[in-house]
Amino acid sequence: MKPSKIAVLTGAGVSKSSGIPTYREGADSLWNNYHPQDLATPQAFIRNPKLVWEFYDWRRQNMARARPNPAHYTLAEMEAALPDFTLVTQNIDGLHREAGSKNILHLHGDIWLVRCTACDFRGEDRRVPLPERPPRCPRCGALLRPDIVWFGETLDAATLYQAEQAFKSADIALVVGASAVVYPAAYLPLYTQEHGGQIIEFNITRTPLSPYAAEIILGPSEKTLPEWWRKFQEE
Ligand code: BJW
Ligand code: ZN
Repeated sequence: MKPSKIAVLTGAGVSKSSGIPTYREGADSLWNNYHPQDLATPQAFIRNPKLVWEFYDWRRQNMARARPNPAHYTLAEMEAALPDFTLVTQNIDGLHREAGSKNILHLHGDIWLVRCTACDFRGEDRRVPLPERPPRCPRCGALLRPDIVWFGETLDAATLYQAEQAFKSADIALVVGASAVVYPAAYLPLYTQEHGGQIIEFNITRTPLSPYAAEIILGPSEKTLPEWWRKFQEE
């Protein structure tokens, strides 16, 4: 196996066959059925925290039932096998962790974490369904919010910095099941290309990143990624 630095960016497509709807693609996708400005912005939460929590409680119930698929397991295998490997995900579902990935940069947060809107409480909450909506801070009683990144909010600076460094130094950037329309995540693979590396895209369709990709592997990533990894190991 040739030595390579690999950085991976995953998006909702990687979890689709696990039963989690994507955001933008297909009739059952989230933002085709709900308005993100009503549910996934800080303004929406201030306006109607109960509505926002009902939306997230419903999604937590769906995500709690989901199990990783072969693409998640392949990424965990790659991490164990490769000396220089970074997994960056936009997904909040926790399926990479469940598949065995150890070091995961969660760009958009984690649906299983909550944080207080008033004090510095932050913790895991796996209760499904939630006994009260909106849930309250166990320390101070103020509203809890999901520890995720809504539109208009900044990503955690340290997480983003680590992701940028990984993509800048990678020989290969794998982009798996991401529509590449949400920033700053969509820029990351371009850093690899700017620094002389190659982008390989795994998606069922082309994206705005496709013109920059050295290779586009069309098809469901739960099939194409394990196949690609098998070939990569044989080379
Ligand atoms: C398969 C498959 C299979 C299906 N196999 N593939 C620069 C330019 C323009 C706008 C901006 C910019 N910089 C910032 C912005 C604003 C904004 C933004 O990007 N807007 C664009 C949409 C226009 N960004 C932000 O607000 C970010 N914050 C920020 O930049 O702060 C600084 C700032 C503040 C204020 C102003 C300006 C700057 C934060 C973004 C947070 C995104 N949050 C969400 C919600 C998380 C919580 C929740 O889940 O409710 O994150 S939105 C949603 O989109 C979610 C996802 O992580 C993210 C990306 O979606 P993803 O994963 O790509 O999913 P889909 O559905 O879009 O695509 C699925 C793909 O899979 C498709 O391509 C399918 O074909 C494919 N697929 N089945 C392989 N089996
Ligand atoms: Zn609190």
